Amino acid sequence: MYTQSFNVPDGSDEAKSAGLRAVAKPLTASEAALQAQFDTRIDADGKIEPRDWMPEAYRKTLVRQISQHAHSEIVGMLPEGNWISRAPSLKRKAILIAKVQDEGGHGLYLYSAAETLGTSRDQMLAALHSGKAKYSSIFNYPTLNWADVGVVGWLVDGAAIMNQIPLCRCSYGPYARAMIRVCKEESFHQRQGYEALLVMMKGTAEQQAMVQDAVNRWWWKCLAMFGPPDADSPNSVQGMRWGIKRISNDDLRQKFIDATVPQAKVLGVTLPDPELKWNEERQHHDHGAIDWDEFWSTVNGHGPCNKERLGTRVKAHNDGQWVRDAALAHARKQQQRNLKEAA
Ligand code: BYC
Repeated sequence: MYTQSFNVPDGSDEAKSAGLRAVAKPLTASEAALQAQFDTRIDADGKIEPRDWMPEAYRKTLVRQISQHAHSEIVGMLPEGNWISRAPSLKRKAILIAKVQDEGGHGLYLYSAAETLGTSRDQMLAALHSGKAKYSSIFNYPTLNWADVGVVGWLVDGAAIMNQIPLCRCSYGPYARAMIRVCKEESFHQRQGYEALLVMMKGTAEQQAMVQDAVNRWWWKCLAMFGPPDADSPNSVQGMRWGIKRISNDDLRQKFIDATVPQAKVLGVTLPDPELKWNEERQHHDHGAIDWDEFWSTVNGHGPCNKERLGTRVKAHNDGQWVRDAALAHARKQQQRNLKEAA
């Protein structure tokens, strides 16, 4: 039912139009040797670099995941960006501007990492803007008030770090290296959100109620961010085999819940799950059922803000065309000047 949303073309045009996937050709002797070298490096937990030989399916999987990740960072700027002009103080405004700017930077490192795999930024952006490419479900929900901005920092960035720390050990070098810096910055994002909420929870009853209401609206969506249950995750087995994914969707979700419960206690909010309780035997928290129908509906374009997010993103891209044109014209002039000087 769910397709690879960012398919790098494979197979002939006729095969594609007939809806067929290319049948894998038997490997030649030299390809088999390269495949064996690749497998040995993966088994030894080594890194694959852009110029190394890699199986096409590994390349495609990485382009899919890294480009989706980049799109998530860029679209992820929108729900919080809406609040920059309405932040309650100069301090909060400065923090929020820095955070949103960081997310833009993360998107750029990630697009660059994906470009090393031979897919151009224009191709990736075209897939996002046409609605073909996925980005994280979480950014299709509205940020209704200032407490939402704190909760996005605490829970959304908290879930993002939980998912992204293992990616620092991903087998593809450029992705792993980009993730190290991303995770350092995400950790500041998570703390600033938590701190903003701590301040609100020391405020009036109305402010406390706003925080609780925001937690109630975001909790379940954050649990779904980790992706479908392992049993329904078509990409997990191969992703783990290749050392791209290190920890499964369900295990990361569990780690996030276990880490968040004590933070919620300190904050003084209730997580909206009556079935959430410590299981002594498992040494983990049990939790209630996630609404996967709602998740898939959002992933497939029918969440509350999908249309608005994509529309805003496309408009920002189009409005920025003159900046890209000017930068290119400047680079060309510079190049000509350098050539003249060298002549
Ligand atoms: N939303 O087989 P599965 C951030 C898709 S940025 C939408 O488990 P995989 C932040 C999945 O793509 C956060 N789609 O896939 C930014 C696949 O579809 P395709 C973004 C989802 O790849 C700014 C299908 O469902 N983080 O936090 O093994 C401000 C089956 O799933 C979602 C990353 O991108 C979802 N939540 O595992 C604040 C991290 N979940 O592609 C914060 C990098 C699943 O087959 N990505 N799908 O059509 C990953 O770690 C993995 O790709 C995932 C999914 C764990 C997300």
